[in-house]
Amino acid sequence: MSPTRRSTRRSLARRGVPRAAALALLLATVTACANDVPKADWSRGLLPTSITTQGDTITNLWNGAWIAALATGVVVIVLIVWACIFHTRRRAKAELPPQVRYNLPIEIFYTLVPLVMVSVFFFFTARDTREVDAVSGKPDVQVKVEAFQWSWRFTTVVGGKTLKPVTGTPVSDYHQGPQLVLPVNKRVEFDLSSPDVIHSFWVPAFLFKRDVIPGLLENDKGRKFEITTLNKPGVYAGRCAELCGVDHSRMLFNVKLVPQAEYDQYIATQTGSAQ
Ligand SMILES: [Cu+2]
Repeated sequence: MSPTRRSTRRSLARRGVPRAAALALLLATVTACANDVPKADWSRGLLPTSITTQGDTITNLWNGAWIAALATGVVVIVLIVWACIFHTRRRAKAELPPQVRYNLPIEIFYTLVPLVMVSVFFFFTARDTREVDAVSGKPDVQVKVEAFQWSWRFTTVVGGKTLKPVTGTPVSDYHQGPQLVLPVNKRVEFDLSSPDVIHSFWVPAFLFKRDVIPGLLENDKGRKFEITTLNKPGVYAGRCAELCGVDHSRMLFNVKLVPQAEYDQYIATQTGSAQ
């Protein structure tokens, strides 16, 4: 190895230590700042409470997948333990136990079982993905979401009226971020756009996130998704889920779900120019 190469290596190793420390510090800070991390609840498979019908679909898929995976795990572990206890070579005998090789029925069985298992997983995943991705084109409320470095602008269109846009600035607490008010039990269509880099619109309580990609044309399917809100009034955290620059971690917002009467009042105070 040349002396130059050796010294580069040594200097990298020297720099490696503070880098690791900085990373650990960063991770600690990021974890400490995240006040919107939902409480772990085993009864929901550790998922946050879902506030949309699409979120319920995801919860079922998630829990179903875990149950199937755990059942598979139990069968495999039982078979391993059974083989270890009952099919080991007896110490007294020196010869090998009977060796099974080229057993066609067993090999067909080994091939078919995983194939069936993967097909079942695939079926449910494809079915639920379709459901979650579906856009009816007949929403009660439309929300234009503009993601920018480093906040959000929400423009709501409801009953033919365009409400005053809500524009945010980077904040450390999602309660202080821009607020998107939505009614309960209604269909809401989102149209996502970005003037700068890729962001990702994520409300953990939707159990869904969608990348906001700049340059997608007006009617591109990738810009739109739809939810049906459940009757769960409250204020829910939202954030950008795609590292998009220096203030990415402060690109926070919140969604406020309100009963219809309260939503009507909100509309009355927020109506901008009629379109
Ligand atoms: Cu972002």
